[in-house]
Amino acid sequence: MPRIIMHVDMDAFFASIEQNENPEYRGKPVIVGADPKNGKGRGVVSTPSYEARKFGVRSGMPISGAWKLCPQAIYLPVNFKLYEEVSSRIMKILRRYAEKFEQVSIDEAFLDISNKVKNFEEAKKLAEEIKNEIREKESLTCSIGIAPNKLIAKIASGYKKPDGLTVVKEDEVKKFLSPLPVRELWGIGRKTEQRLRKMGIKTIGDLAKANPLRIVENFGSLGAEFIRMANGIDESEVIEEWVVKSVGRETTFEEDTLDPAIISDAIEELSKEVHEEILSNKFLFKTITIKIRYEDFETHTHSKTLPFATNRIEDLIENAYELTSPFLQSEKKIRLVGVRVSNFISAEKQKTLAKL
Ligand code: TTP
Ligand code: MG
Repeated sequence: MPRIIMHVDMDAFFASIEQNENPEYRGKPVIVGADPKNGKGRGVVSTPSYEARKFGVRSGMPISGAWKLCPQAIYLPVNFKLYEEVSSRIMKILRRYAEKFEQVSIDEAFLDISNKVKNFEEAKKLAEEIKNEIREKESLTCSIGIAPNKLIAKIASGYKKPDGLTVVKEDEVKKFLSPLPVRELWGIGRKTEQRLRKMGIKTIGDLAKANPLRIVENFGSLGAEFIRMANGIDESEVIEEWVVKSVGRETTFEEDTLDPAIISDAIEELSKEVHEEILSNKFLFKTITIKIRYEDFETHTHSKTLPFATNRIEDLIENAYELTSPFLQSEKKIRLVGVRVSNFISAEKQKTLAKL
């Protein structure tokens, strides 16, 4: 069944909220992040307003660098509590429009609207309604992408910012992706981008046309996934955070990390805790979901459904590792990991069926 997926991402989220709190900041360069201390400050830019972006200021850049580019900006500390309040009001609005809803980070969410609208034209109208409601209620703008899957919807929401609305219908996917840099695809960071460039592959179109054997030779199973993505294929579902019948555990690291040993230890520990709970409930599970939250609060969930139901700890740990590994390629550190199992059947029933 063809799907219609929407990705909503707020524009310059923290900075726009600050501009609403203090209307005199509107139209001016605002930089939310560490204290610049007259150019001697440490720490990074959390987000610049679009006015500050004109000076070249970007999220994640050292605050001292921002000061060099734009000393006249209004510098503000991060007020997470306020942003989280606004975020939860916006998520409430968005949730109502979706059949399935997945919040991905403090300012973005996926909506599966396949059964809410008949076609992409109706989806576009719905997106306009959403934009209006958020503008009226919160005085904020967002950018929306609409596409047949999550991958394309996410790229589309970033295509025209701020206040953008980009629709990519099924038959437009290839044309849309082709000129974009490979970096736009999930799991392709700076390092992978450089390796691909050395192979003469710059755009997603180049990657789609490349010899698959060569890509797999160089990048293993991840390479196969790159090719699928380059061809616009992504079957991952919009996943509600709270599926009723699921068991999950998550943990926030003391310090953000990219150390594979620390992360795999955490995955193993969480898997063991989840496993204990499902054993005590005599459940077998089919679906494994992992959750990764990066230091900037960008959050991803990835799932896999096994062709069989199981309660073996090895199945859980192995698949959780496999789902996690693409996220370790990032340049961003990881703040939180989670493991969840769902799609249960009762172990009793399975026993009589399969004589386990
Ligand atoms: P983004 O959606 O990446 O950025 P944004 O909303 O500020 O701007 P855009 O219009 O390009 O979407 O991130 C959402 C919020 O997360 C952002 O307002 C601040 C925070 N954030 C950080 O603290 N550090 C970062 O490096 C990034 C990228 C975001
Ligand atoms: Mg945003």
